[in-house]
Amino acid sequence: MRIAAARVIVTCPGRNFVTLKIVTDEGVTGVGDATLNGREQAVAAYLAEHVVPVLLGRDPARIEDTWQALYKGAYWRRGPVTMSAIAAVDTALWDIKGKVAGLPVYQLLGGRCREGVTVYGHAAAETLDDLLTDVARLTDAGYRAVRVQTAVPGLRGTYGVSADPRTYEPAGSALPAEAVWSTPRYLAHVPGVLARVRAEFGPELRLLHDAHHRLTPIEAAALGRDLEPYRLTWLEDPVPAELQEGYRLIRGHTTTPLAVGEVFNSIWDCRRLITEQLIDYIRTSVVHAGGISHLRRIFDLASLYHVRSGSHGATDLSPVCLAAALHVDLSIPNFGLQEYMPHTAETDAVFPHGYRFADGYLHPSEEPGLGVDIDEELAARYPYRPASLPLNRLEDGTLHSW
Ligand code: CS2
Ligand code: MG
Repeated sequence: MRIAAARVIVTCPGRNFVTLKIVTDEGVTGVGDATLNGREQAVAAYLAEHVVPVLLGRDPARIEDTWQALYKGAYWRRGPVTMSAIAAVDTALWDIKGKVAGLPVYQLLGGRCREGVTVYGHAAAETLDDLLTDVARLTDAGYRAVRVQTAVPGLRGTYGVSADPRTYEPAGSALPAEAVWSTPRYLAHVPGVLARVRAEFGPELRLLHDAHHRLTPIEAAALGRDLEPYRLTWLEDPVPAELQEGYRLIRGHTTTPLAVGEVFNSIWDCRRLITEQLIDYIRTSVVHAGGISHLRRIFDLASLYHVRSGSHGATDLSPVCLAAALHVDLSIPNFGLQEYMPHTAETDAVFPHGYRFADGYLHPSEEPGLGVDIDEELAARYPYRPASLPLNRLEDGTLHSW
């Protein structure tokens, strides 16, 4: 069997997605997500110009060899664009291998380690009352874990909060919109919100919060300490993680569990965080961390250091990525949680899939392969629309992490 064709499909059913579809000379197909929010066309061009020509004529069964050829062969290794492109190829080849073997991919990854994939949902609102209503919406639907985000009084456009809690798309306008941020206002507001949610929903509901890269290590240490009484499952991305050592300072001051990794692209971005046990959850994703093969490598390292998985699963990661993530989540020994933001009906129609939500769990498809595809005809009806992630400025105008 040989790779006969590979198509890069860019579509925008509500938001932009980039998908790679590989077709073999025996008609077996595989799909992989390559969506990098706000930088979609860069990955699409990387795939079309530099990867597809290399794939044609290759043996689709040689997944690891192809991965190494794209990683070492690029010479310019790592980074979000390269690793998202490699991820799309890797994912599509695992899809093909499952179809050829007649097995769902999780069976090729070693089989089930659990009955279902525990997911967390997003609750967010401008006011505390609306937030409690939104948390109840999720617990009523069976969610066992909820990420809590809230507007901060006096600030415009706080991360994670939108008019309609069921949808959140930060990349709204062609050019970056600007939001205003204040860490003192945020640190003064958030502990009270988590206190109220914990009081309202009791000790068993797993609560998470995303600080979205906006604090310094000592500010994060203080927040972590203030949140200790509310026993969060995790505090996410408290600081930008380029400086992995920065987490030593946080770790030294608080027992609130820490989660990081959605912007990481390779094992090198998190090796120190894991081996020094500075975090509790690694949130790398199939699409941004080099595909199923490399994600398994990261989770295998993490399993040696009591670090569990907590893969990123926002709606800018396509249903192809989510389907692949579930096969990994079901088969690793150190699974923690999977993020789940349901896609719109429009997006789900473009990406038919077999995974399903029941009672707080996602279950991957039992079909051979990943159990997801792309309807190319429907996808063609939604042309790409330029969209950028926002910028963030402090009240004095200083540029800050969004
Ligand atoms: C977030 C994302 O879901 C999360 O944890 O951090 O919403 C993130 O902001 C987007 O994926 C960026 O594109
Ligand atoms: Mg996040």
